[in-house]
Amino acid sequence: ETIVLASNNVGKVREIGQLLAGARIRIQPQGEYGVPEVDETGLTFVENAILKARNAARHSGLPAIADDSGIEVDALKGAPGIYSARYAGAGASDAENLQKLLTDLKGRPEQERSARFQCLLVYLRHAEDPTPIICQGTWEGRILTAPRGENGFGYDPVFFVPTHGCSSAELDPETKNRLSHRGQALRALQRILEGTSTD
Ligand code: ITT
Ligand code: NA
Repeated sequence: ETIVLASNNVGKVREIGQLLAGARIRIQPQGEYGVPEVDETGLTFVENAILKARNAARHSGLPAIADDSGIEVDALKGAPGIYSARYAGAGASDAENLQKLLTDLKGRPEQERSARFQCLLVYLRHAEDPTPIICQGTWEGRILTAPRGENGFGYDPVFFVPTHGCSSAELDPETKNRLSHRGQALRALQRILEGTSTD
């Protein structure tokens, strides 16, 4: 059975598609089902992921997966966090959000630039499912002083990956998916879904 992916973010959709290539579960982006956008009014990643998954399940009549994610910067007390997609204002581009982050951290030394990506995935069997499956991934790094690399999306050009000595936009897609918050969360979800599948 098809699962609707409750995301309009092309970077996320591409990564989740790559991560599930060859998996038993089949996903289709919500755009193909005419699912309208929902207001992300939650105060946590998990609340927003549930809102998005419920909206997609309701409008498609199918099970749904949503990804709510973002970047937390310690020197900014966890900001932009759940507001990562609208950090520079409603409708801001990835480039504008990333530029605001660099400006906010201007002059901060390396040891004050620690940050992490968070990814919360929610799976709902149907819109009223009272027991969502929730999986999480976290990826530690720090914020660079200028963008580097062309791969990925969002904040990738300013996210330095200490284990690899480069930005996450300089990693090839396969390596990013192996390390990333999203890769961790999706592999956990896949283990659960494939383990409980009845087909
Ligand atoms: P959907 O809600 O339609 O999925 P969105 O872009 O609004 O799309 P979020 O509300 O979850 O999604 O915001 C996620 C933000 O975090 C957004 O600014 C991304 O650029 C950023 N982000 C999340 N994962 C990322 C990654 O792997 N690399 C770079 N930036 C990422
Ligand atoms: Na969003």
